[in-house]
Amino acid sequence: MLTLGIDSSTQSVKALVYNVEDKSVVTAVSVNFGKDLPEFGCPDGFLPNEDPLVRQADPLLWVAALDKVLQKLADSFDTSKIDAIGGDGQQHGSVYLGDGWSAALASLSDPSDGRTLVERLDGAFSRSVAPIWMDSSTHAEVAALDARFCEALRLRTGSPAIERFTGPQIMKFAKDDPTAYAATKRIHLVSSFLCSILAGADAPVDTGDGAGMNLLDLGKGEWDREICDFVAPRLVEKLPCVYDGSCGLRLAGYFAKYGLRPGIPIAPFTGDNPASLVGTGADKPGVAVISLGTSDTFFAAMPNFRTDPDGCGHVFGNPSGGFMSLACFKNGSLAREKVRTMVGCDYRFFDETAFESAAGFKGRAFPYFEEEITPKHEATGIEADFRWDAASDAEKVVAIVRGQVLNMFERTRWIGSFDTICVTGGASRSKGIRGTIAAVFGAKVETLDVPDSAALGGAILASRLKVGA
Ligand code: XUL
Repeated sequence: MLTLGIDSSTQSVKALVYNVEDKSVVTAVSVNFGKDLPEFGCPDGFLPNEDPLVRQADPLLWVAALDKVLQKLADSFDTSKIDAIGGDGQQHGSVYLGDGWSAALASLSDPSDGRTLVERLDGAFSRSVAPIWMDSSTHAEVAALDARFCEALRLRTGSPAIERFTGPQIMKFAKDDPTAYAATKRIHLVSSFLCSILAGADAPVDTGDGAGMNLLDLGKGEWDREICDFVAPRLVEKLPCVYDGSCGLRLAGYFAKYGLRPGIPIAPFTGDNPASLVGTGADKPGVAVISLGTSDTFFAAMPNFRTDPDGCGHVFGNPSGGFMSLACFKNGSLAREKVRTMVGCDYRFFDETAFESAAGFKGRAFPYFEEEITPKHEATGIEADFRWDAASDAEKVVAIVRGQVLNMFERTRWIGSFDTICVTGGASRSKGIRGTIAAVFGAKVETLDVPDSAALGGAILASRLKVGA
């Protein structure tokens, strides 16, 4: 049996084919938003905005990328062999759909009218932009939620009110543009939006991704009506169902153009972190994962519901059952890339040589290029506990990585201690970063062979569907 996993992350969309019997990756292709779809003007996955706290994308970018990645896959692989589809999206981002949404979905059952996905979806939105997880422009809404619910919000939804979470984002939209909010018929997460397009029908939100909204009662697995009513008028009506283990989604006729068989089952999409939990095999307790991507995240399966007393970390649903903990550090790979460019060195130096030549250097620096969330810290540039200008290039690199890893260690103690840490994501190729993690956490560090753990997780979730049922 072959399954397809689709991962729509911050800067790219990937499609990976998985052989369920051999547990092997058969092929993988990707589309980069900046390189392959420059016409959307989102080189790093978001639209330029003069306010550094605002981070929004054009949702049609994700639609175009889905079309393109499936075309790329069909060009190099016999997609008719694929038996089921699963996937994930960057967490927290929200898509606002208006009157045209139902007709756009219905049009996807007709493969013959020749229009692209973007052409079919173009009139479906009540808001032309989608706030993504990097947005921190909702301080006022977070304060209002905190004042109204205090501890109850964390204890019911798994997280305190957080700027990038979907609830505060919806609250801000409803306040800033009540007319467009009133015209909104459906609000999807990136994950459930893309899954809906594949199915030609509204897909549910799973508890893995839904927990990143500040709206879901995680204990009950349903929308918290009291919180939803406080966030925005008639919000529960606009949200998709919460996935309860059965959904019956099937691939829409449109996708026959890529050789896929219409009618194959689709697993509800989840968030990129819950998908990575499954893809790395860490959906069973005992192993922690550090994913080094646009954001750095630390996560692990958690059998029982337990929240971070300091209020920085989160609890999400584990797609394999139970819960997962997560801490997210916004200044991850994009920040490291900025430092690498500032220093003017190549990847070999940044990933390895610097750590050999400045091995004994104990300085610490942190790259606050984006407003940091774990813990909260304004974007102030590089903060070092030594004279940055006087340091060598190698010392700068080593200190930045140490600063990031030490902060991660401090902020994830509530999750537990682990003998083994599995690293994944682009920057896991760096020997220097892996060595720093091993030293700071006092753990064995294993690199996952598959860099696309989120897409793999989506494909594994698809393999668990009862095909033909
Ligand atoms: C997690 C988070 C990010 C995004 C993008 O809370 O905000 O990890 O999911 O990867």
